Amino acid sequence: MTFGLYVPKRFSAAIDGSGKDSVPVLFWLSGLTCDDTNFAMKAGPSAFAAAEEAGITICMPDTSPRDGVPNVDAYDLGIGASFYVNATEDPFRKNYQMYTYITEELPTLLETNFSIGKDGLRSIAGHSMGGHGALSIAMKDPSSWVSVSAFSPICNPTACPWGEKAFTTYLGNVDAGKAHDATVLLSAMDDPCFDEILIDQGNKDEFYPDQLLPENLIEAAKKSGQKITLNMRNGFDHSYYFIASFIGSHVAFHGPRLAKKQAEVAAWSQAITDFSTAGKPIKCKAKVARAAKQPMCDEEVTVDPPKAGEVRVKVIANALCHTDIYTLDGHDPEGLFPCILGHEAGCVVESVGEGVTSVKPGDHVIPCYTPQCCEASCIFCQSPKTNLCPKIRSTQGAGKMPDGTVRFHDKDGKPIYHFMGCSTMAEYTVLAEISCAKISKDLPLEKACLFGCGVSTGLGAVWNTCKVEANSTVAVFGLGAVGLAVIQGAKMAGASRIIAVDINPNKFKSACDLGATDCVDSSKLDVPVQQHIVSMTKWGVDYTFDCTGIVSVMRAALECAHRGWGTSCIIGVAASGHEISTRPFQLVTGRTWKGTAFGGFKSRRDVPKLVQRCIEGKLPIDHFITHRFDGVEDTTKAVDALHAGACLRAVVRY
Ligand code: NAD
Ligand code: AHE
Ligand code: ZN
Repeated sequence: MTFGLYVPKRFSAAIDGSGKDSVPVLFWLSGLTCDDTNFAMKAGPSAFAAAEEAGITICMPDTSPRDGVPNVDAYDLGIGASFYVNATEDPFRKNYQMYTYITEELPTLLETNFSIGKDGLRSIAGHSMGGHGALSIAMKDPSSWVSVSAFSPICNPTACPWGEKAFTTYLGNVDAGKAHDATVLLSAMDDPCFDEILIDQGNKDEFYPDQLLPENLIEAAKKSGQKITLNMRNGFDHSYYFIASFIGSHVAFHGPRLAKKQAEVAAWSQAITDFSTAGKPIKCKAKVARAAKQPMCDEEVTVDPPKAGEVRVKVIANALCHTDIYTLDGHDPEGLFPCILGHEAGCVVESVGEGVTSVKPGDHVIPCYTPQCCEASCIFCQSPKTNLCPKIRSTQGAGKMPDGTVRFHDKDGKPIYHFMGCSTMAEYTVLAEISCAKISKDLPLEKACLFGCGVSTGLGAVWNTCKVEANSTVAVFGLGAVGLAVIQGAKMAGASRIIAVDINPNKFKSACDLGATDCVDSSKLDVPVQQHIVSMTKWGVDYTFDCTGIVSVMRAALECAHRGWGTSCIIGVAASGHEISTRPFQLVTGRTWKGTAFGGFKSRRDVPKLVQRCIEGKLPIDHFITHRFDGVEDTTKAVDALHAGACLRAVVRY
């Protein structure tokens, strides 16, 4: 695939890939019959002048693959007409993966080679089919795009001839196109996803209204209150002359929004420069869970200084794990309220208590809910068999610091419980020194935070708890971040067959990208899933993993483990009162049932190594971050994203 890239003079030095500065970019998606050159040739002069002014780069991808694709004798299908979707139907399925190209491949390429678009500094715009692409791509994942605008966009493709033809051909039917239809996506939203959407439409456009239908989008916006500025331009048609006439105002629309984001990113810098807070209580923002099954509250809390053996940290990024929801929903027998949840974070040390030697102010640390005291007298830390250091487990389970008191108080001075020894849904938190894994500063904390729980747990369950050998067969139940990390770990361990099981088929693409060989939608089976997997494999698989927390799934996972030697590993956390059961015969006939906490990793020893492997490019994790939000108050959006089912990890930066 070829693409055009316009880089304003001021950035010519910055795009050397050194990665220090992030350069903002506007993706321009062209329309039917165009390629990666039309826009530059016909609207480039005014667009690029505006880009120099606004200080943004412009990326102009092609409109479809050109090689190895079926030649269709139609201007609105095939070459130059990809509709920016991932085709599921032959003969297009193999090459027409434009959605992934625009949302993953091209952004990664620009970030890694030119530091363009890093830190989410990306906006998107387009014309006609490209307008449809820009609107639908932005609405499918608003947290990955700063702003969106369009020229004569195809706003409701499932209701116009162009869209009907394309979706039928690429996706098998028009209905499947609803997932890529801006009007349909917008009509399902309760809240606006952007401060404003800008659209220009010529009233002399021969495709208006029948193919473009902007009024349908305006109508759909009423429900969520999404602001859309639709400029009807008198006398203008569907041409590049139209685009060239107004592209300046679109670049000027995106420029300030990207600049605002850039300022947020700069302000968010990972460094603490001011250590004058040491020894004093800090007032900061936090999400307080006041009661089970209740939305968390935005509150100002006081975080006391660290006592002996404790460390106070500034939380830079926190990712949401299913276990936070599990406790918030009242399923955790150890759940205590009011408390501050959160346990998968990247932090910077602000100050340390008496006697702390392993970390110092300014260090980057990952909070670990499975601490590691490393004391000679600790039979758990001294044993290679486990990572379950019990040193502070009882006070941790009681929502307290090791001395039995708390460091959080609300505005009325009332105590707030800690959670899992972490409580990272606050801008500052206090940890036991033995719960701090000191890591390299070379991995941005908004990525490193993932090693605080889900990803490490999945990888460790394969590498440490089960020690999966090469050529093993594996089945993974539940394809959230934990399940996908199991698949990634099994693939890296050389597993020959990896069966991915979920009730949400949208998870299958990521599973296959990471190495799954078979996908099973257990909600569509007419036999028990364990029976189905045994029928696929004759005697079952060597290793199975439950990553759902559902006891019936844990049973199914055990019962399709291989006769004679299969091992089933429980990772999921079950709700209080839920117990597992199976016929003892299942174990008598050679199966083993086991479980893992944090993947068996000894936290302070192993987390830094995982981070180092990631820095060296040997352990990619970017694919786990599906959502990004800014500000502790936006943790609510992360919870909504996880509930919506399309989220692996939502990272919230404070
Ligand atoms: P998640 O919610 O992102 O993923 C769960 C997945 O399970 C989803 O894809 C969902 O569609 C799928 N699922 C639901 N019901 C299913 C069923 N009946 N059959 C198959 N799939 C089904 O959660 P996550 O963050 O990946 O965490 C997974 C589990 O692991 C949770 O229970 C979490 O509490 C637990 N966890 C345990 C540890 C540990 O140390 N043991 C660490 C992290 C998470
Ligand atoms: N509080 C629950 C136990 C929850 C649980 O099993 N937690 C896991 C980590 S989940 C991370 O997302 C764990 O590490 N357990 C070991 C431990 O010591 O808690 C209950 O059932 O009481
Ligand atoms: Zn977790």
